[in-house]
Amino acid sequence: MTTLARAEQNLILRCSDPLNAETPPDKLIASFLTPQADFYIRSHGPTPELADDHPVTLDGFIDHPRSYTVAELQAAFQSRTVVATMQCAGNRRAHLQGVGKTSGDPWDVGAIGNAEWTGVALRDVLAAAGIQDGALYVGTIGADDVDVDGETAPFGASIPIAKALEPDVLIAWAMNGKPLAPEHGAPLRLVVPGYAGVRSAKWLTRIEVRDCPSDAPIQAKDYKLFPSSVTKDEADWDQGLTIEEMPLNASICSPVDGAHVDAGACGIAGYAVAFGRAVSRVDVSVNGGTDWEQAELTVNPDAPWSWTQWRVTAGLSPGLHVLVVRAVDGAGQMQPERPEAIWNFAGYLSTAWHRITVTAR
Ligand SMILES: Nc1nc2c(c(=O)[nH]1)N[C@H]1C(S)=C(S)[C@@H](COP(=O)(O)O)O[C@H]1N2
Ligand SMILES: [Mo]
Repeated sequence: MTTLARAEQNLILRCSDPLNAETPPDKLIASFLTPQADFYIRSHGPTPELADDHPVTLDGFIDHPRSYTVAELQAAFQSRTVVATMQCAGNRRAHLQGVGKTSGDPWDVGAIGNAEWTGVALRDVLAAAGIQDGALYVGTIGADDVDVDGETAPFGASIPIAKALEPDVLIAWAMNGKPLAPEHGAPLRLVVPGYAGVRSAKWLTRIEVRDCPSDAPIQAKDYKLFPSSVTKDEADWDQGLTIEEMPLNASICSPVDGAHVDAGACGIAGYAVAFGRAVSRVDVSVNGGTDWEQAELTVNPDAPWSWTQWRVTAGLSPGLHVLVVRAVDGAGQMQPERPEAIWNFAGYLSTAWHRITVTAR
């Protein structure tokens, strides 16, 4: 079966070329770890077909440039496994598009997944290479050519050196114990827990230690956050906020918007995510935000980079109900109430309270 056919079978297709497909909401809450076949796919160009021993080259501000295949990484460094949520900066973009048009695919709640990643710590590989003075960023280049506003260039992104030196940032070859599928970056990808998915380069070809951020279009002219007042034409890319850490967010995955449910006790479930702090509370309303009930959280203390799944049972009388979810983090900070306040032309970081309408009968 082709990757596209598999994506059409398991996922909700948003674009076939490049391949962009999201996880159906029921699968987001079916398990703590999202199976690889059900994991959202977000690619900016065609999926490159790389050999299992396609090497990644390491160069830039280091003493000993060299390249590694998967087998060479496995032989030279201790393997490390990290459970982490990967989320696209455009997840829930459709909810901002309800306010006004944006660029990008209309992702609903499924441009997110949680997986157990296996690889080696990027910092171990950098330490062996000898990091030089002046190293401020780690840039990555993928084997794919991508188009950003008519400019075609290899996929390139970067992260600050402080993040790159965290032990849980991986050069990974496996997802949930199996080798990466081609669409998820085989044979090697970066995994940057807590950061927007775009910083986790797939199909790694080169890792370059740099004194400045990557100048690839993906890093320099995309994935930046602007205020509502700025249009794409007037955007000064150097002024935009580079999206790295992902903000507090929560989604309702069951029931789905527009669903018909039985009146009476109704199970409502979804996920919440935070960066740096825990999700401390999830509130659910079945009357548009007038009254709130606290959801039960499934917290895995061994997986601090993972999402929190939540569930509540609420009584629904016959008729229309507006269901709302909002999360609170460990500092008592809450998601913004309305998407109008956070709309931006590229539709990034869509974190307003998630509202859906269901009919009970
Ligand atoms: N080389 C390369 N890496 C990439 C991308 C890409 O298009 N090319 N897409 C990025 C984006 S925007 C996201 S959200 C994640 C998605 O990873 P997944 O397709 O494995 O879910 O990969 C990131 N890494
Ligand atoms: Mo993304």
